[in-house]
Amino acid sequence: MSKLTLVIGNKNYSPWSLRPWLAMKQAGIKFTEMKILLDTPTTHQEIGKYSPTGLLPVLLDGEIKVWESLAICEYVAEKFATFLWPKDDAARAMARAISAEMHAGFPNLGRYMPMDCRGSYSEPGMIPEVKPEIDRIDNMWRECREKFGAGGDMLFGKFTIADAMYAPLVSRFATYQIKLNPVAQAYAEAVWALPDMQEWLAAAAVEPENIFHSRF
Ligand SMILES: N[C@@H](CCC(=O)N[C@@H](CS)C(=O)NCC(=O)O)C(=O)O
Repeated sequence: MSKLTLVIGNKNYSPWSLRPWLAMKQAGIKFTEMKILLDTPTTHQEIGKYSPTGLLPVLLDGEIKVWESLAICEYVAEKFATFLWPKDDAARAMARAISAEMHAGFPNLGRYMPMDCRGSYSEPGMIPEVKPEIDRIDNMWRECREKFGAGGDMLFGKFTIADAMYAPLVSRFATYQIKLNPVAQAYAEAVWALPDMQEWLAAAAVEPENIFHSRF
């Protein structure tokens, strides 16, 4: 296996970094982690050394560079871990669709409920723009669990890229104390309990940086 480096942002604040990080950890793919602190005077310049978009995460695989969280997950699944997508056609179609939906959508969750793994708030979840987005995820998680979840406690039974894509939402729903339907809540708790998720959260908890008005 080639040497892989995943360039990420602060664990407490960077939801896009968490997604491929968790997928790669869950797949048992060995990689080196390189962190660039967000929201500093040199952040833009540092990220620019690796990322053509000026955004993290970026995966470095020798000469190959992959940016965009979902593209990184696709790259590692194709190259090292095809089991990161469900085998069943219908399940895989839905897993891909909801992963794309996460990657492209939910702007108000990003805007009003930024990831802050170690934070605890209640207000932002109540704002009207966010409610339809929360409701969509609440229903989606229940639908996946009910239709495809029989083989385990993840959305499609075993862990897939779809779980990685929604892992930051599990953190946000805890941070902002969002009430979910019982099936979705049980799913969120299962993701929260994953040892790799716990490793990320523990690292986030001891990061010294505080970013106020995070927009990530
Ligand atoms: N669509 C991108 C979004 C990446 C993104 O927004 N990354 C944030 C951190 S979570 C970033 O690098 N921000 C840099 C900055 O704002 O200076 C992806 O899927 O990777």
